[in-house]
Amino acid sequence: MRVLTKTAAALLALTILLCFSAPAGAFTSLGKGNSALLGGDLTDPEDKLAPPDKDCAADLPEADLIPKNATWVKMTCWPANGPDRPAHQRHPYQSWQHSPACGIFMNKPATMKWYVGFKDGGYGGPSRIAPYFVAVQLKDAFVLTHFTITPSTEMPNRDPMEWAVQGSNSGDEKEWTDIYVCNAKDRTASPFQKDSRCETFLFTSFTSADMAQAARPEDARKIAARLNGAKIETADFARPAKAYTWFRIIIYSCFNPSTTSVSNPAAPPGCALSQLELFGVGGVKPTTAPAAARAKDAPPQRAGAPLPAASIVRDRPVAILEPGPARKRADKSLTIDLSGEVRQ
Ligand SMILES: [Ca+2]
Repeated sequence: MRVLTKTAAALLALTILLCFSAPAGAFTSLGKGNSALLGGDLTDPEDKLAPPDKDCAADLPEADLIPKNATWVKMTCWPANGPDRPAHQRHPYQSWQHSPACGIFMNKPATMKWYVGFKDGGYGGPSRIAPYFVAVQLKDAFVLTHFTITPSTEMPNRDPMEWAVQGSNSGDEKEWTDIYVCNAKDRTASPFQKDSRCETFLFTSFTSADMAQAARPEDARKIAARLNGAKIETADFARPAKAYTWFRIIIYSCFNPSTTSVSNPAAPPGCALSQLELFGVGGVKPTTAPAAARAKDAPPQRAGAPLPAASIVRDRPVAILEPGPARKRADKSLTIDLSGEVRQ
């Protein structure tokens, strides 16, 4: 009896140890470097994306800097510096550091990334009020089945800490739905460890047991080959009930805290991400008009009439508050009164 109790206690201790030492999620490492990517994802189904001919560091319009062979409809990002600001990152294809937002789709995590310096054009870093994001609109609607994400090759403190992958059918700021959320407050709950430089992590809505039913056959074959006999035991997120045409990665914080001060000019605080691969199965394209069109069709508001609640909540106050830095915006209390007037 005593032996049994001891055995039970040992098993319990082992179980507790395993619970606390296991990674926070069931995500799977696919290895490091460009070859670790799965390829053939929704933003570049044939892996044909190539950099534009013109220099992406120049302050040129989107049409001049969009990657060659891009198949998406539209890409948006934040930060995106307005015309009154220096061209640190004017739009998703431009970056004074040759690290534009679209870099996360270019299939080369070992040499390309999205980088935003918190001080130079980054409005002091991401926050819940003014998160960073890269959003892409696809021609068709997809139910996201899995994705991969790859941190950058250097400076681990620039890794996203709190982030999410979201879907939308309008791209409107108020119409995004969480698909996967990482609410890490430190490294223990994050896939990104200090030594996981350029390491690609796979997040799935399926296990190996139901992969063949959930994922496209070509994707399932690729994953099975890469797992080399290993099994996905747990799904990382619930497969969305809806198909979306828009997807984005949104970043609320990085491991280096948001700030505008730079103590080491050789390594200024910032946000960096090397790659995101999105995979899904075709779904029904919704026929609902985007929010902007719906708003246009709505009856005009009477002067002094209360704004609908949805207009007041967390919109990215880009147009209202430029050129004031986002940091200031977060520190000040911003109110929109019922006549629609903005006061700081
Ligand atoms: Ca890709």
